[in-house]
Amino acid sequence: MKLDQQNYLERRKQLLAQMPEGSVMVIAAESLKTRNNDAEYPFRQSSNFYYLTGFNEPDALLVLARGAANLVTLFCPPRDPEMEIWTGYRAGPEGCVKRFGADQAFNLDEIDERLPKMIDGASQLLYPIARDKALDARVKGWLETLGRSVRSGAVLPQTLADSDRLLHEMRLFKSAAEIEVMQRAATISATAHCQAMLTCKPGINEFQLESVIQAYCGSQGARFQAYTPIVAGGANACILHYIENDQPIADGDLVLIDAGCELDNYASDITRTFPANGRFSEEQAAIYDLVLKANEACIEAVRPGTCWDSLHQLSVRILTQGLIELGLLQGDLDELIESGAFRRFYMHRIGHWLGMDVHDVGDYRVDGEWRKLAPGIVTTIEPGIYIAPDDHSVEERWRGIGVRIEDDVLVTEQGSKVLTAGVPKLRSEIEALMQNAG
Ligand SMILES: [Mn+2]
Repeated sequence: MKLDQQNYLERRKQLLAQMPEGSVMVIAAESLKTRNNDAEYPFRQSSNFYYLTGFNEPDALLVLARGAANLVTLFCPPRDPEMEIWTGYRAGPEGCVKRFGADQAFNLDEIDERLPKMIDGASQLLYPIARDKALDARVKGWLETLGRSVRSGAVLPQTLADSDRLLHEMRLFKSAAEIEVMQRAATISATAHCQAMLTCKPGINEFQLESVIQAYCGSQGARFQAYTPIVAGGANACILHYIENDQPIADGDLVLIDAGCELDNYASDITRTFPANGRFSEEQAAIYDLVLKANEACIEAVRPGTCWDSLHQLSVRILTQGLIELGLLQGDLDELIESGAFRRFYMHRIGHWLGMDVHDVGDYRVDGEWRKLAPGIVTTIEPGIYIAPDDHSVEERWRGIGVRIEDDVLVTEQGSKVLTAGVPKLRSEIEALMQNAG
């Protein structure tokens, strides 16, 4: 499932319309990264570049010029029949015009000659300032070249501006086509989590469950995960970014899996926590139901107009109240919230924007105020409670329990839609699913 060229064309049009008259924007593609010696990591395009082009080759450069007639230029690796035998087909400049909708396209090695001319006299030069050392250096070089030609009539751009302000605001609001891809990614990941629950039994290793997730997603066409999966048995769940995934899972452990596939460069992001043996203990159940209560209440609160921070505050209030009721915190609810005492058990925030990047772009504060949710935004809702295995301030029976429940939620005109509803989260549903495995 992929977006078509019409989507990318529309985005460039929309972006150009927001750029100042006479301005030029430069967006660079990602480069291949070395894994070891001459082996490379699988290529992952820059999200910004892919968002505007759908072009999946390394080292390319997009130049958008806003003028009487807007001009879209791509620089790309040249065709090279001999190299293509080894590394596969390249579009080349001709393909960039024909298949990727550029008005004009050139070989990469012409960048330093052509770019200074393209930004000569621009009202503004937009690019991701100080994000990419190589691009920063290139821009400086083009400006120096231009600076050397002022006596021949060259004019430096009047201002430099950060391209992310316009681009990231656009990326925050998902179109119907994007939502379709994100729903598909979420559905694949949801089923993958179900597969892991069905496969799990005491004694299995964390990496075996990780491979179940990866194999299922891959079999559905989502070859890559959006981030390194977390598969944490028992107290490993209390390490928030645990990715060793190499320990055996014991009878009586909970298993926390935070994993989501990527599809056409769109992320999904799901966490479920379930008992390795298919039955929650009393303490595990108490913590689980509290986290689920916060998860459901926050999802319920997702709708246009809801303040982003209020979702976090809601989760803090519910979890702190519950921790008091379980005897894990002592004192007055408001004071425990005020003092941040809950952070010993809930140390992260309620969620993050989701899109082409798992922690997606887009400001959380606008003009000094927390952003209000609006249709097209996708956010995760992921409350959690983590009781460290060496926390002697609580009774031993609670120690080492870590629970997080994470869903991907789209803000709609009417309220919200949970994209990750395909994997159960009620205790009774999880236990029923795991009984069926036997
Ligand atoms: Mn997340």
